Parts: sequence; C-alpha cells; structure tokens
Amino acid sequence: GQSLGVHLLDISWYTESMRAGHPVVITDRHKLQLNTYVMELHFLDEDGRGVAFRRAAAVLKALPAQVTSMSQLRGLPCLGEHSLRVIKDVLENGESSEVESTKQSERFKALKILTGIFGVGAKTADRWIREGIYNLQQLRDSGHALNQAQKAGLEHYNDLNQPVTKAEANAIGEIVQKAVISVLPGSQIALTGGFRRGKLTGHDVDFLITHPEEGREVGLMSKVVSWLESQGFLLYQKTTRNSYLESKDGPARPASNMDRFERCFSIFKLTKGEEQGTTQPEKNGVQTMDNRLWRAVRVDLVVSPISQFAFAVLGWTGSKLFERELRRWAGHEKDMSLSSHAVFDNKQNRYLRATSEEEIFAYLGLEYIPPSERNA
Ligand code: DCP
Ligand code: MG
Repeated sequence: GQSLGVHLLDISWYTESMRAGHPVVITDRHKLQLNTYVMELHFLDEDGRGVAFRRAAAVLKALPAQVTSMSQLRGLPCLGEHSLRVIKDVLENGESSEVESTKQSERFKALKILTGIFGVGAKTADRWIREGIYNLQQLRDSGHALNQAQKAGLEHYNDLNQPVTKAEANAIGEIVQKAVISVLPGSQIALTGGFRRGKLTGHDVDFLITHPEEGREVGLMSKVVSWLESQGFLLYQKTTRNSYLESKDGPARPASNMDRFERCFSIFKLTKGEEQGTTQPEKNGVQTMDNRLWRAVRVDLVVSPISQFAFAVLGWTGSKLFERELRRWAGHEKDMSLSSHAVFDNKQNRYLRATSEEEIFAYLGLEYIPPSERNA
C-alpha cells in the first residue's frame, strides 16, 4: 500500500517532473477548478480536510502527464477517498457539486468574509457566525470589542484583500532595506515567502533580516520598527519577541510548528504609483471612493541570527505545504528534526551546521530544489 507513510518528497518524479518544467496536469480548466477548491476549502479545515486537499492538489500538480481518467490515479499517495470523489466529479462534470454547494452556503460565504479580516481566524469567525454575524456591517453594528489587529484589519479591509504585486513587494523591499541600513549598517535583508518562489502576487510581503556578525541582530527589530514608524511607513505593527533562547525543548523541537524568531506583523502604508485615484469595485457591501495616494499592505519582518539564517530562509520561503513535507521527510527518512532554526541529527545526537540552503538539502539527502519549485 502506498497510502500510508509515503509523502510527496518520496516520489522521485515529484521533483523531477517539476524540474523538467512539465506543464501541469489534468487539463488547465480542471486544474484551475481544483486549485480554486483547495484555496476555498481551507476555510473549512475543522477536520483537517484542508491539508488533505492541498496534498492531493500538490500530487496532481506534480504528475508528468495529463489526467483524463480516474484509472491514472491508482496507487498515488495523498489521494484520499474524499479527494478522489471531488476529482472524479471534476473530471466527469467539470465541477464538483459538493464543493459548489458548500461554496454557495451562507456559512461558507460568511467565513470567507470574516476570515478576510486581518487578525480574525476561523475560530473567531465561527463564533461570530453563530451569533448571526455574516458580514462586515453586521460586525460593526454588533458592538463587539475588537483587538488592535482586528480594528486595523477592518479599517483596511479592501486594501488587504487586494493581492500585493511584485512591483509593490519590490517597493517595500527598498523601504525595509533603507530602514535596516539606517539603524545598523551592514545588516542584510532577504525577500522570502511566495515572492521568493517567483509568485507574481501575494497576500503579504515577507522579509528576513540578519547581520553578518552573530549577536549584532539583537535589538535590531525594535530599531527597524521605530525607524519605519518615525518615517510614517506603518499603519499597524505588533512585534512578538524571540522565545528561542528561553525554550527548554531544544531548538529543533519546538512545541508547535511556529518558529521562535522575533517577528513583526505589520501593515505598511505604501505610496501608490500609476494606479492612484481609482474607484475600487464594491466588495462585500463596502463601497469606497478611493482618492488616496497610498494603499495598505501586509508585511512580515523576521530577524534571525546569522548562524540560523540558512534555516530561516529555507523555513520562510515556503510554501507551507512544502515545508511540512520537507520536515516530514527529514523525520521519517533521515531521523532528523528540521526547523527554521536548525537541523538535529538524532542518530549522531548533534546539530548540523549550515550556511546555505544547498547544505541543508544535502544533509537531507535531497537534490537542491530551487525556490521556484517549492510551490507545492
Ligand atoms: N511560515 C511558516 N510558519 C509560519 C508562518 C510562515 O513556516 N507560522 C513560512 C511558510 C510560508 C512563508 O513562511 O510559505 C511565508 O508565509 P505566508 O503566509 O506569507 O505564505 P506565502 O508567502 O507562501 O504566501 P502568500 O503569497 O499568500 O503570502
Ligand atoms: Mg507571504
């Protein structure tokens, strides 16, 4: 049986077909349809089905040939009963009636609107829906006390639900670069997240900050944030401190999937280029005449000591599914614990040093996979 204990990285054609640049699977129309489902259904992840769907979609994406019949899927990993049912429906009818009806449900639509607010997760959205709150106006009218993040999220709802472009990411990169150089000359930044994988748009922009001398990065985040604030670049920020040094469970075995770097969740105020003065289309009952010369953009800043930088870059480049599979691979196939901080070899009972992503892939017994092929 291939279904248990097999993961995406275990399949040689997974990386090979992606490297060979094989066009994606199924037909484009079907692929699009399935990807939409995967995107949409992660809202309903209460029973972990979201991850299952994403795994299934990643397997389909990696197949070297078009899929036109269910028989071609026999023996493949990560395709559960439910995923297969949806795929079958899509292949036969062009869409899945089950998914379509879910998407049309009031509950689903409300979940989508409410989790579209920065600072609101599925749990909070679900609680509000049970109180009869289905949209932004009802939330405003409810008189619920919102935290700072949610207030900012509601205020900048339209902006934050509009994809960030590569050009905007670059513009923000220049600002962040200027900030780190101003507060600590010699500091370096790296663009991570989806944009490093070559995506053309994203929901935010992710940066990793370090300094080539170990220890100099201590205190850097607060200086960077202060500089950005003083220049009027921040609409919102919340910094969470580094908890790595205090942890007792060992660097590569964090209590959760979250890493322990000092991290700043922020909303940037980005001056607009050409597209100023446009009217944004009505969205979820909010019409704005938009004459502003700026827009709000979500930006994540993370500070890493140089000794962990390669692991941090690998961990923050994503995709989330790729990271999950890579860690699974490390554990199951190599008896190693991989995190955004380090890799621990359980057999040798020691940490392995790395100054580049290439070295880390080599430890894991994998050929180097460039960022553009990590879009699983
Ligand atoms: N990441 C992580 N653990 C977290 C947060 C992020 O491992 N708690 C990693 C995996 C992500 C990357 O950091 O791929 C960036 O996170 P994003 O949520 O910004 O995801 P992407 O940048 O991949 O997608 P998007 O284009 O939607 O921003
Ligand atoms: Mg991102």
